[in-house]
Amino acid sequence: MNRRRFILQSSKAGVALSLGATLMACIDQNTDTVVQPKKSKVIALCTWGFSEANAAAGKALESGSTALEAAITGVAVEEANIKNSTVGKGGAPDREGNVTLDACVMDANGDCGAVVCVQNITHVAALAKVVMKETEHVMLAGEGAEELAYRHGFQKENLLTEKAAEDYRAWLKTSKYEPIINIENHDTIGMLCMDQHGDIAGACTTSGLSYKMKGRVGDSPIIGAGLFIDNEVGGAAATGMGEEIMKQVGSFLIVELMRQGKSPQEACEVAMQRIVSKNKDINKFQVAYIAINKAGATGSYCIHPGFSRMEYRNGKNTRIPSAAHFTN
Ligand code: SD4
Repeated sequence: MNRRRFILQSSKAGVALSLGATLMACIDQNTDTVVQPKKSKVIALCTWGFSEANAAAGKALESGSTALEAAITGVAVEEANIKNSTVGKGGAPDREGNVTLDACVMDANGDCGAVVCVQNITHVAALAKVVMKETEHVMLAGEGAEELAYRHGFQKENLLTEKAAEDYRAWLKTSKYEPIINIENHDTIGMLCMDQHGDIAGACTTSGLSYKMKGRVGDSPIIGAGLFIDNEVGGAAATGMGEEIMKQVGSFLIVELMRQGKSPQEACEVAMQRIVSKNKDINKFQVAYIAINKAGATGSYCIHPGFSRMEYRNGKNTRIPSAAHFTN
């Protein structure tokens, strides 16, 4: 008999060795030995230390989700996390006390969708996908996006939590606007996923800078700035001072640098150099980039130390501190 592999669950041994939804041990009939499943090459990576969100995306990928679905599943964890003050519900409001959210998604076909300045809806990355799939447009703002959400069954929710309202009242005493470096004020989630077919997609979602001007929109929902995917090359996402990322169209630039042969790490560094070289006051703000290429190599770079990315690979979710322009 030729070498044949049987799933153990149905083998004469009758032993089930289920190693997860898509990974099953097999038996080699000739040698009667167990053949371990090949590790799936799925990868999820995201900005900052969002381990739960990244693991959710990784597990979704392991069980066969597309890269886009997995990214939306992953970032949804942070959108619902009321302790995260710059994403989704629990996000800090603008200067008028309104929480307004921005998000975008981009898939392996190069399709994309975005929503900006949306109130009362928690899962704005999923809403960006609705814009992509159900409308002729790429971006919807404010009330139009909110109305679309209700038409597609999204719940109306008060996004301003007690804690965020309390912090806002404290902020009003001085009303001083100071974008703070690192996690205190920057924890937008940008996520890049590679699925079992090797396809790449991503999502980026934020409440933007705390106490921003009414109507202010940052880089996160801007295709090419907060997120860009070209499934032939790779993908990139950004977090930090949106105005600076938009000026350099940061994520698009990283993908183009990878197209020219740079590794994800080199591409993040070269793209950051543009920001550094064009700004006299890089002490005042943080920017961080993450990237992945088609071969599954990844990288990240930031201006100030303190940024890290989460990476789910071979079933393991790891926090990887990022190299920085400044060493301390
Ligand atoms: C913005 N880039 O609105 C976002 C903020 C951010 O982590 O990334 N915070 O400019």
